Amino acid sequence: LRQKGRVLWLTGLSGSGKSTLAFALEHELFLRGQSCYVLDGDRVRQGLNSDLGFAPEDRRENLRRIGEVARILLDSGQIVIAALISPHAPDRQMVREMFQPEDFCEIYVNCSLATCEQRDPKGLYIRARSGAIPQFTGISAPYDIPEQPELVINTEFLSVEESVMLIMETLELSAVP
Ligand code: GGZ
Repeated sequence: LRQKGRVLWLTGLSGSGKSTLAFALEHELFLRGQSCYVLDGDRVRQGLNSDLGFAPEDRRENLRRIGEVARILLDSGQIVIAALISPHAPDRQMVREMFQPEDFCEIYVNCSLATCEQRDPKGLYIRARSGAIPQFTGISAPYDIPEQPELVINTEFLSVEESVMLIMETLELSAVP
């Protein structure tokens, strides 16, 4: 039995584990025969949104466009996993309002700035600290902590596998054969 489509919106700092979690979740859903698609901020910014930067209005437009793409994919019955920092609460609210409440799920990928900075998988934090990257979320640009997300995943204490299972169970994504 296939699930109805949904939008899982992953928000959190750079390095918090959004992309890792998104692709691990995609893999798990694929194994269960569920079609899904990952919209990853970093990747979409290389194509569709390559004209956008990181000023607040650009980030908002980034979210709006990815929200619209998510609507199209949802309409085609997919589970859509969007992984974007989405730092501003009003912008996340804008995206939420693009969907029926039962179709949309905000997942806060929680990880302390200290740990994200320690992980620094792409060396962005160190560059941001040196001033080479302006308006870097967590360093020189704000991140509004989600107040009422449907789910919080703390990647500091949970493994990728544990996080995926928690999402699957909480959202009842495990398709029944
Ligand atoms: C935040 C930045 C910035 C600045 C480049 N601030 O962790 P990453 O590297 O691989 O993914 C991040 C990505 C952020 O894109 P999003 O579309 O998710 O952001 S938003 O929702 O705020 O629109 C990060 C990299 O781009 N990156 N410069 N200044 N992240």
